[in-house]
Amino acid sequence: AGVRLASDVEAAKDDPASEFGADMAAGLSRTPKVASPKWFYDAEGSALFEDITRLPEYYPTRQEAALLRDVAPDWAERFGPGAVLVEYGSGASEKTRIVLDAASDLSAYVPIDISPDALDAATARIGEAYPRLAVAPMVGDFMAVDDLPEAAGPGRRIGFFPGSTIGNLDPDDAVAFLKAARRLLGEGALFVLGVDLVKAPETLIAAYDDAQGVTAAFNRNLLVRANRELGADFDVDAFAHRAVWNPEASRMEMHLEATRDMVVRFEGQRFSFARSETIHTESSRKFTEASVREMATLAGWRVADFRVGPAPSVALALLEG
Ligand code: AVJ
Repeated sequence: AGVRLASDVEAAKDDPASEFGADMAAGLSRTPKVASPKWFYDAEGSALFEDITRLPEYYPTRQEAALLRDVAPDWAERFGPGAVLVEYGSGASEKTRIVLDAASDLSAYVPIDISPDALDAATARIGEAYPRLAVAPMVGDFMAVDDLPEAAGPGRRIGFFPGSTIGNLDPDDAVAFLKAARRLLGEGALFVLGVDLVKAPETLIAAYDDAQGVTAAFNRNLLVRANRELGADFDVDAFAHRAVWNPEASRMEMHLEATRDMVVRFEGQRFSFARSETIHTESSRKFTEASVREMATLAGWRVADFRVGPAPSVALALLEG
């Protein structure tokens, strides 16, 4: 369950599917059925997510990149020389470039991602584009990082968690994550946090149920992956993509809805679905300035700056430890 150093990326690709299988089986044994969104991100899922970021309906990536271009010069000044950028869920490391371009005297970059393929490709591209930067990737679940690689060096730590990925975590887990990050990053750390903001449900629903069906393919890829890696027998076409706004929990939810009664087998178990029963595959919480401040404060961070972009709006918070 740990997070590995770059040198073990190849080994991670050969990992037995046991953790994925055990977690999927546990989630499908619950009522209602759930799955962790971290399992979306195999090579195919990571590539599908990159496609999502370019959809007309999926505003968060574009809006955040523009806002980041705006704030990065100011915030980079506060980093000081020789700082180390630690990115949680780095994916293709596209937004990272905006920070690296603004903070030209960073000494090291530690991308952390669950997809070894995405991490490999991104690390190679960043290394080429920023030859003076030490790049020390870690592969694994960013919730489980308890040490940074030696190659990161001693510079001041700057956490970077863009994309509103924190919205995938339940409120308690988000606070626990931010607390753990504060401890990991240590004395004098800063943390750049990107969040999506509450807005009209129509805008949110369109962003998670695009006309081209890319988000539906991303959601169903979880079942494709389970069939391939776990030998599961999901009839993928019998599951409908659903994107639902849950106002009480202030979150978008993605579900996979069984369109008929069925039984699915894997991990030596049988999982029964009634028609219209769903697997809740992801929550993407949507924040307000107040809810971000509350979360950060509960985790022991101070909000040094909070910037909101134009509609459809997202926000970036600069936290200090
Ligand atoms: C990468 C987790 C931020 O929640 O908006 C995109 C993933 N899910 N479309 C999000 C996602 C459906 C995305 N995060």
